[in-house]
Amino acid sequence: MSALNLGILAHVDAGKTTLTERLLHSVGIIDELGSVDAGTTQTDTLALERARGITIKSAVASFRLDDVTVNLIDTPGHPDFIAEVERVLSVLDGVVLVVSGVEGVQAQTNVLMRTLRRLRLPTLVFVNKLDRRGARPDAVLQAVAERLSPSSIPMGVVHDAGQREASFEPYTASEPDFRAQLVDVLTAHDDRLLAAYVDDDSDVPDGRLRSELAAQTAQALVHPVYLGSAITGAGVDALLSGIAELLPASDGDADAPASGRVFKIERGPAGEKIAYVRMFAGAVRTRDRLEYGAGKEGKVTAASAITSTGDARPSQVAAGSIGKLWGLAEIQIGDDIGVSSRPAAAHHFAPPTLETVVSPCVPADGARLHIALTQLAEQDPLIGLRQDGVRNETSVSLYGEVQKEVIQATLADDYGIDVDFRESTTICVERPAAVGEAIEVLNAEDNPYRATIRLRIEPAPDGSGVEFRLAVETRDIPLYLYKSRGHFATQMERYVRRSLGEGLYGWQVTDCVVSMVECTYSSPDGPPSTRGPLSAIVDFRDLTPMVAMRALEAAGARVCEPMHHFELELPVDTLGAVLPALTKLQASPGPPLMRDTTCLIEGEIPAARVHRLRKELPALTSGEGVLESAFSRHRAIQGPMPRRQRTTPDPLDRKAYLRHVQHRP
Ligand SMILES: Nc1nc2c(ncn2[C@@H]2O[C@H](COP(=O)(O)OP(=O)(O)OP(=O)(O)O)[C@@H](O)[C@H]2O)c(=O)[nH]1
Ligand SMILES: [Mg+2]
Repeated sequence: MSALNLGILAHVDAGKTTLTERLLHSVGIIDELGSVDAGTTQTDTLALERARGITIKSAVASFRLDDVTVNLIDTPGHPDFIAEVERVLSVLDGVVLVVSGVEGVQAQTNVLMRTLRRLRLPTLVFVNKLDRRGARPDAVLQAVAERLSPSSIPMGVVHDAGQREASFEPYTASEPDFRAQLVDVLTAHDDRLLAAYVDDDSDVPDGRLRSELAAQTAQALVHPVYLGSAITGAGVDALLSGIAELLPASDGDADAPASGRVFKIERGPAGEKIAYVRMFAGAVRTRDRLEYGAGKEGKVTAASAITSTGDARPSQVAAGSIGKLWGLAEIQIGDDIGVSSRPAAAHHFAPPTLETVVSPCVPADGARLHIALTQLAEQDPLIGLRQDGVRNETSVSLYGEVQKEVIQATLADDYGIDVDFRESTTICVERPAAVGEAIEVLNAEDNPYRATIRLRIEPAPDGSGVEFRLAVETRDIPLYLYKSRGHFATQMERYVRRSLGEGLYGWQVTDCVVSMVECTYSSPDGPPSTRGPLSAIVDFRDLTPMVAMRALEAAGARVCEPMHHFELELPVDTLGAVLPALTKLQASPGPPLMRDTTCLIEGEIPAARVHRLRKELPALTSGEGVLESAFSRHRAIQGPMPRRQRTTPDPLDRKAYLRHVQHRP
């Protein structure tokens, strides 16, 4: 049977969880409609989610639609939990992007849609909350077309917007206006359709347009838009028909070797690890022995596909579907199960930009805190646990203050540990300021390793990350140590990336190209080493950080801080108070865009100041200001560059570094 793994994505409070609940109700999975406000929905099950009325973790619910199993994945919309969204992206077949019909397209909606378009994920848009006062379907449709997708296609008309009776009437296929718009948008992407249409308009049957709409939706070329209300159910049946007709279910070959991807880790009631996996091909059954991650292996003690309530739970997870696996002790988010068939899980959104030191209120809880944080980091690797051996402090990376409160509450509720957080500080990055090169030579007096390595580091475009290039002759590569030229390149890249984890100022080094431009080793037929006959892997592994750091020293490093793009909506008469406050917070606002009584300011602000702006805003705008912000870029810091305490010995301090690596296992 085919499956459709369907993500529900949106900015915070757009109504994803309510829509999920409504869809489950419409297809008969639940008899009674739960509500976010009463804390009774199927997918907001954590105590913290119910208490706060927001989604924190993604959750899966399943139902049958015709002969397709639909696995709905309700995701959090708050930008602090964007990592949850990122993790599910690689297991989805399609998406419903919810936009509030009252608040309209928001900064976070843009961030999500940009990524969905880049990944070419088939997406339907659902404009929600049309029953609420202030709903403005026409303006929102226009914003969808202008800001989210020029190829958006409204699938019907709304009656009585802004009232409880608001309803959605889907267009019929032969409706002239709808037909005209379909032809207009679809022919833009398909020359054959255009040719058929130019020949004779009436020759193109409605059915052909409809199947072309499904085909182009599946390729993410066009974005059908439904409108309605998750609370009253208006438009939801039409959306369900759209999901069945327009989004591509996946079949997957159940007899092929097992291939899947882990996107969520959970701990069961007895503390056991549960991995959520999406299978692309083959199947996993209870008692299967599996290879997973790169080179890990284990036995599945239990496997269970996620099925709609009431179905028997099969003890296997087959191609196309989503399920849970128990027993794989070392499993991590992003791990491939069996044969890896897809590109490695990539980062689609900006990394966390804040960090904070966590300490237990009761000092004796230190060891337990460490275990608890390690488990939380398993479920959310971007927490990026850092242990500062010098000051004996533990810090975590964060997207924002709400995430901080959630971590604090989770540690208290689930682990019984009360913690204090220090004020959050921003996480900067380092970029090389120019081109730099360094070499360590085999047999040189101060090179304790049996290898020559020369590395060049050069600046690369913002946001490009680290790229490694192997620019040496194959005959200079120690092929008796590494399986192939490709294997050597992968391993060298790992050593280089690890070396760049902490740069000259202690921040991660990024946006650069590192090339290995010279390499010599000592072997029976290569140049003899005075330190022994043969180079070993440790020589390359442990010498690389010394060369990489010296190359960076030669290039010089620039510390760059994270910046947010913001949109601020406020009453016009508060502009006089807000503008100076923005300047004080080092924001660079653009010219205000005047609407009737409100105005919109867009601009850039250091991520470090967003929290303060958010706190000051209510007082500055009599509670009327609405701020949306999202990471935009890293910007070079003018003036003194902040340092971060290293967690590993500095390779530039040769003595300390060598002492450390010699004692490493
Ligand atoms: N009037 C009206 N209210 C709605 C509708 N959909 C959701 N709401 C309300 O909007 C609020 C947020 O709804 P949720 O379903 O929690 O929104 P969400 O997108 O899941 O929120 P997060 O998961 O926290 O990002 C709740 O108070 C809902 O009752 C709708 O169609 N009409
Ligand atoms: Mg929700």
